[in-house]
Amino acid sequence: MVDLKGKFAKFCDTKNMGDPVYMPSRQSIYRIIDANLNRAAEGLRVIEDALRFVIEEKKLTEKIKNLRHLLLGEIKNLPENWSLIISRESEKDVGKDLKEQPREKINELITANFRRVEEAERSLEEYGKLILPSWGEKFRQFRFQTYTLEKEVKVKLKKRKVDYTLYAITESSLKIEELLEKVKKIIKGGASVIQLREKNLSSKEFLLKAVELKKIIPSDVTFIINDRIDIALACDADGVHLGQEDIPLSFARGIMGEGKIIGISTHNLKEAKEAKLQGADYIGVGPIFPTSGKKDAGTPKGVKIITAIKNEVKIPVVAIGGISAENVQEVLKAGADGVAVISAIFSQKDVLKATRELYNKIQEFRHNL
Ligand code: TZP
Ligand code: MG
Repeated sequence: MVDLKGKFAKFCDTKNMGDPVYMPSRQSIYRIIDANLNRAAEGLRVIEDALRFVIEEKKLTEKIKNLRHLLLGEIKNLPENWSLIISRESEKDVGKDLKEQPREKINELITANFRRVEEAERSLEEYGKLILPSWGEKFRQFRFQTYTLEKEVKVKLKKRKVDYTLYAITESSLKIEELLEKVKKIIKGGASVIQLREKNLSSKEFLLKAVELKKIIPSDVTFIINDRIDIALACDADGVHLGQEDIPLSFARGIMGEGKIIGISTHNLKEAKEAKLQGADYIGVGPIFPTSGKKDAGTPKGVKIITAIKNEVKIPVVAIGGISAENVQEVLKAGADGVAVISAIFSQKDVLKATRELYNKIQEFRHNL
């Protein structure tokens, strides 16, 4: 028989002579509560620090912090002065040096700590209710809140992994066979994003093209639809790219949900700040140089606008308009996270060679940093 050292009071069901039923003493329940509150609070603190210092995601940091405070706030509802002992070290800061960790490690760390928090909450739900009946329901709710937050954080992390380096926008009105053949080569050449941009097709034709194109896009390449939320959703693209005259971002987000990428075209700092505020995942900035890819693109802004925006708007910036292998390094030097091009790829005879050339220029610039 296990020596329970007085931690459990033993009750024996003498009538049925079944297995003895052990009821944990109040002291042992408080120990369990203490251990699990610390576990949950520490786990939340690690997640909070990762979001704050590494991912730099203000809203989610606040949400995790609120949950931690709510959870710890329950201590004061406990009877007896055990609550004082329990609250002793739950405020300690554990994650300040997280910045040193590589991204992949951070993702693992976040996942492991969500598990830890959820397990602790489950335990608090089961044992807490033996002391205070309302704790069962309270901690069940905290646990479900944690699951929801975990989903939100995972979606954010997935979107943060998107590589905007070489963003190829398709030339409008290509025949589907030609489009597919070219896009395959462009992906081979190193494009990390493919945007389907069609200006003259019916909804049906646009959708059919999107569905066919989606089939050849590998999972590590991001697929974006220009202008049309309905088509992006119908073909299950990764996201949509919207201009200033399209459906406003707040409505688009309501329709698309948090899981989809929304990129916004911007032409100045004010629009860029607004897009970030409304929850854009990235912004397009341009036209940087003269372009024939868009009739109403406006006057070229030069590379300075990239630096001005990058200094104040902390989401990926994709420069667009007249970018080629000749000027791409200048654009990257100004701070762009990626470059979006049409003619530098689609107007070239050999799209694979043209993509590779751009890709190599980008890599060369990054290696020399
Ligand atoms: N938006 C601003 S400029 C532009 C768009 C869609 C066209 C870019 O085409 P190109 O050929 O890369 O200059
Ligand atoms: Mg548009």
